[in-house]
Amino acid sequence: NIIRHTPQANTPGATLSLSSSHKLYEEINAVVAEHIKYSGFTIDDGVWEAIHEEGEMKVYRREMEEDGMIVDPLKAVHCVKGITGHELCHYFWDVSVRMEWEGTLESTNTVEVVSDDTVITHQTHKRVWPTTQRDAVFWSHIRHIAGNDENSPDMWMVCNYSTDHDKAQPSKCVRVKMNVAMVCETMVTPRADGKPSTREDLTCRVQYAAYVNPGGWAPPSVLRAVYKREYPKFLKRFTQYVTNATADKPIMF
Ligand code: 6CM
Repeated sequence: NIIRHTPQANTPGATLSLSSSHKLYEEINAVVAEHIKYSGFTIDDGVWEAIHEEGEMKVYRREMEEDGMIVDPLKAVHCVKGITGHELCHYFWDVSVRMEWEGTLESTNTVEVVSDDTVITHQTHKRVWPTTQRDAVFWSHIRHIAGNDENSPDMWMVCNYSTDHDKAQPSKCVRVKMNVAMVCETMVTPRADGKPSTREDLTCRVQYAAYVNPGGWAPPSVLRAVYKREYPKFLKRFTQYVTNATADKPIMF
């Protein structure tokens, strides 16, 4: 019998540090709320097409075009043993380790630290032949959603959402638009001996959703092939990265 983890009231990062007077406050809360609404950790097979399955990882997409551009929404679910949702979100949000796991990046630069839970980043992706190189500017926000009961589980999430910034002027790249969310829930198997949980007792449920507009034309077959290869690669590499990074550390609930 596995139970949903409910953290202590003093969990680090449990309180919002983004100020309500910041100009992004309303937008961030609206985007967070939208992602929470759709975070059921289940996928409707009638609507979504499975493009990759590997162990507990399942990756789906919906083919979609907007003004002739491929904007296929992507969704993935995964279950990872030995880590918590807080840990997974912490490393997904922490720009200082991004180059260690993000294989599609050429460079990343933080243009503003908005608050303890929100940064604005300008990043350049590796060029994919024969398309023009892409870059992205986005706010990245980490949030703890304290759960009360079975119907409102305790969750951690990170949202990456495109924005503009004076310190990230247009470059030679084509700028992509993104709306990405990673939502996690931690499940704990209670120990028969009543002792504190170990990593063996943890399972993290992950839901990842990405909506990316390439910002300019790119050959559909190339884009779809890159996405089909890169998203599963990312999920595998990133979750392995967090497993390795946390193995000898105290559990961060
Ligand atoms: O969510 C992921 N990474 C985050 C941190 O970088 C962030 C990034 C979203 C990426 C949006 C896609 C941009 C498309 C750029 C062109 C593809 C380049 C491929 C180069 C291949 C060598 O939310 C993980 C993103 C996984 C990307 C497929």
